[in-house]
Amino acid sequence: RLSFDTIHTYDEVDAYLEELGRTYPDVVTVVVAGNSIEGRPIKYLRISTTNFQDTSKPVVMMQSLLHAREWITLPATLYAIQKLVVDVTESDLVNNIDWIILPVANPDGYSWTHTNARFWRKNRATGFMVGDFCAGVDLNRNFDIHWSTASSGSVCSDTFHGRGPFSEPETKAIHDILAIHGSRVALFLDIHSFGSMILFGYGNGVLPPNALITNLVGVNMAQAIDKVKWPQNRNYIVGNIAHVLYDASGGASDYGMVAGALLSYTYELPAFNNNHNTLNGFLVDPAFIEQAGFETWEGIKVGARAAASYF
Ligand code: 0X9
Ligand code: ZN
Repeated sequence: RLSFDTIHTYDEVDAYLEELGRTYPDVVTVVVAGNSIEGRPIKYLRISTTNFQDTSKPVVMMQSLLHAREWITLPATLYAIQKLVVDVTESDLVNNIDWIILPVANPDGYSWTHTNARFWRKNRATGFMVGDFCAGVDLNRNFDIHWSTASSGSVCSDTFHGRGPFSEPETKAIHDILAIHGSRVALFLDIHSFGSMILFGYGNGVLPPNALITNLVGVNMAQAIDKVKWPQNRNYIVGNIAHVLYDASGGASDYGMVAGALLSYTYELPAFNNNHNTLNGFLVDPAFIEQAGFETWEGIKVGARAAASYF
């Protein structure tokens, strides 16, 4: 069991995932999707009561920490794992749905935020400039969906899209997961912070064919979260990324859609502090970690059940 009073490191999460695999071998399988540039295994959990053999079951895939500094996203996936594996209160979610959960999508960047630079966003790719000046690719601009059309070609930029689509092992790992399971994915959630937004594609402002149902389910998720502390709600905004935020190409959730996901969102958690206008919005007050996990789970459940019902 992992506590919700601190943000755990890559090594702590890794040990926890392995322990779950040993303790619950009938439902939990630890899978290595690839290795990061610095050689850290990119691990995800497959959670299934039928060992992923029943291909008629919908899959919910979710990931956190694609952006290294967005620490509050980690308890959201860890809380979901806990409710699906350790203290199961709503068994329909495990019986009717198979889950793919990738808690640390950017292991090198995440480790770097613990050791060197708390506000690092990208991965730790080097070799773009002499002396490793300006490292890192923005993994959420590196997917093969409208790649390089609304992102930066400057290696020093925080939205540098990399040398080509899927140039990074971290995005390639997600690509490979979706290549195997994409057609079964009813819901894809790429969890980020901060902004209290549930965003969907495409990053160029063009709406997908199922935009209405995508918007509707997104609103239902947001309402479930808002209800937790009603009337002090989180004021989540739901909409197309380009319409409510900015144009962004090569995003994971946009790629999730073309890789087969029925519904796909970038889930921007709140800051859970009062620093909405500075980088300090990424800092985590330990008092809110469990709350973040709990209320995000309220939204995830609504999205998962809706997606499974349409699947
Ligand atoms: O810019 C981003 O990558 C995301 N915001 S963040 O503050 N976490 O960096 C939003 C990306 C949403 N992109 C798509 N849905 N395509
Ligand atoms: Zn982000």
